[in-house]
Amino acid sequence: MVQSVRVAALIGAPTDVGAADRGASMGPEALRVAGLQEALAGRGLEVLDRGNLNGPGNPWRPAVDGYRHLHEVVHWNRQVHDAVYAQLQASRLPILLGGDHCLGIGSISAAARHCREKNRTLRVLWLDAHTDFNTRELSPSGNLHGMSVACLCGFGPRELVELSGQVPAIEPRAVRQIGIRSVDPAEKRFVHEQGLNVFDMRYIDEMGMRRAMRGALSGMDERTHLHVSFDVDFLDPVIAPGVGTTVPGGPTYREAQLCMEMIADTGQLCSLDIMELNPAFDMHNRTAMLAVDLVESLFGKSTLMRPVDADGGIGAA
Ligand code: B3U
Ligand code: MN
Ligand code: MN
Repeated sequence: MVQSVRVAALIGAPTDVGAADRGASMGPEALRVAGLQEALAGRGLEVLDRGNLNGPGNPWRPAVDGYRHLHEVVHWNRQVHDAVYAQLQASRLPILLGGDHCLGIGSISAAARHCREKNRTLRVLWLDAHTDFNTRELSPSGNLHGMSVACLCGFGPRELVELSGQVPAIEPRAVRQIGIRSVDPAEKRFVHEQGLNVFDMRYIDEMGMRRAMRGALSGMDERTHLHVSFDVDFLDPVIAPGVGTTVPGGPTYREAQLCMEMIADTGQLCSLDIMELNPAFDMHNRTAMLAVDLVESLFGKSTLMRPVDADGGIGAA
């Protein structure tokens, strides 16, 4: 059993340079206002708030050679990579407060670098309405937040693909995607071609969140570093309106709670991204508070004790 890391480090990345809408730059502050630090402390963690990273503003320009704001996205991702890596090296659990989801490239590249050095196996859970598996040839928008997973798997601009010090940073088989319900046509072909593991909403509808999570968490062992990249648009927009790109038909409150609880039960969460929260679309910080509520479950908060069922307990993999 990997010794669980008890010190969490919050890293704010206030930018929306990779997104389709402005406003995710306000995400870190909204999460703080919603009580993230206090909630984590309530779960028994020591919490260090490292403040916010700095980087260029959003120039709001059209795509150039298939990418919007590539220069700015690279700058922010380098900052994120270095900050997340430093916390992992210090044996802390980094929590990246986005910011748009292009920053998952920096965060997961740091986790990949750390795992390589420590001889750990990286497992990435990508909770999202979108696969974020576009390339400049496939993307309808040029927005880099829709290309993060492809970049991590080696398909994208050199500056982003090389961030972890090795290309690709991760293999597609290291990733499990959950909650997917919006994939562009060409992106879909590429997802199949690369053999990405996707538990989409149809799978969740037919088999249930429990089966999806058991699949997503299967095959891990004590050397697994579990990274959760939580795009808040994973959640159904009825409960989580505060994101730029809402897609109907996402996980309900209960399904999302179960998802988080089953991750907590593994005891192997080592790094986390909370991304795409957009206070400009939110109501009374409701979505930020929901994200904090779910993060409490991710760190082991449960209603009562865990019931034991016929096949050996809810948490059994
Ligand atoms: N797939 C579309 C839309 C999108 C991806 N990620 C988000 N939106 N948040 C794209 O632009 O690549
Ligand atoms: Mn995303
Ligand atoms: Mn998304």
